[in-house]
Amino acid sequence: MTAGTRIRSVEVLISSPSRNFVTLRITTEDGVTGLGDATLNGRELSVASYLRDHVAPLLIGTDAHRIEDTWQLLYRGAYWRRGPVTMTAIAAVDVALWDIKAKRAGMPLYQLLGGASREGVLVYGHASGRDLAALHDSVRTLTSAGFQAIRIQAAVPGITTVYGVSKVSTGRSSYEPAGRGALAVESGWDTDRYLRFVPEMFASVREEFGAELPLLHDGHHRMTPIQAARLGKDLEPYRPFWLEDCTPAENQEALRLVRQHTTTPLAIGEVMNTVWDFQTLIREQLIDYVRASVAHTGGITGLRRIFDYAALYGVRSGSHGATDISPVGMAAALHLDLAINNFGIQEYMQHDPLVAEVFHSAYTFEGGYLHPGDEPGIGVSYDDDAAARFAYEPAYLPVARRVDGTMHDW
Ligand code: GCO
Ligand code: MG
Repeated sequence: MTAGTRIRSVEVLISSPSRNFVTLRITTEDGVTGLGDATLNGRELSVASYLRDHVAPLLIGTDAHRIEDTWQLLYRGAYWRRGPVTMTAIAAVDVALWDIKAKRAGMPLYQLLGGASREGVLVYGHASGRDLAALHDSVRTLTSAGFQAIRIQAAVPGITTVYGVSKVSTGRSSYEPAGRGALAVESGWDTDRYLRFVPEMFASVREEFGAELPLLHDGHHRMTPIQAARLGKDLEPYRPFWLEDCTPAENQEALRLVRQHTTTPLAIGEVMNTVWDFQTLIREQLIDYVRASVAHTGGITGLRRIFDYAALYGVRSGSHGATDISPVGMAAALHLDLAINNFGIQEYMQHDPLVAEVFHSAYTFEGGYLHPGDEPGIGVSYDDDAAARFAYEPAYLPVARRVDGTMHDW
């Protein structure tokens, strides 16, 4: 073992600058630190306990250089496999170890992953509005800020609260679904109204902004396969960049039906955790983009495995980058995005400015592209003093009920 690379401490840090984040900090005997994102929206403390109570004791004294072996120890060694809590915990350890390795090498992480395959990482921003005029304003704000690809979501007439729509349109991606409080907020849902409205929304944005602007939309797991097939077909004239999470995709075979009916590109995966969750989707080429995040799929090691498998079938990456991915998770994703050949696009929902008080990150946005920066490691540091000002507060994602009260997928 190289002198000084033994793990001396493993700390679980919880802070809530505008929203909750769980961060893992690993320090070696010679004082090199690495950070990993362990945030699982609405279930934060379970990952914190998993790490603190069950993982940290296993890591103390082991060699921080042995990333693959540590990954296998945590995956195989738990006996209980997969699942968001386990894979988020493994991700945090994995990213922290990659951060340490890259710092020791004196290189930004992407150099260790094979070096840059492109100059920057194309991102998409979030536009939303209470009505179509407000949505247009939101798109305009993003295009003037330099965004070159935009996700569009708007309130559906007749439904009170809708996924992806801010109460106020600020242009900045301010939509934060997790609501503080001990209880999840309930929202209403009506798929028929939604299915009628979304093609109108696309038509109006295409009319206003022309044919070329890449437009994305998130269905947030709310449709049945035949409904998703219908929507995919209806959107074809507007050439969406992708339709995201059209059905609850833990039933991977369901995507066969959607695929048979539409050429609208499909993106799936933010709730998935391992390559096994994508096996049928990728092998049968039922999707075009893998939407997984570094933070929920076992880190750089886990997500790279998924992306490499996807590459064999012409499926590209489209990493999750919502506000519940901390700057640590975001930075890790950017290093991987820059390095892999089958990169597609990266989500970039900008954090509340308070987040930058706790996480100081080296990544930069210019002309629609993010770059992870060239600091050694992943390029993020954690400010303990600032973090201490923002105590954890319980916060939960909303739940959705149909008009007759039936629980629906949110
Ligand atoms: C997205 C996502 C998010 C999720 C959130 C859940 O595409 O950005 O759907 O908005 O709802 O990340 O924690
Ligand atoms: Mg989504």
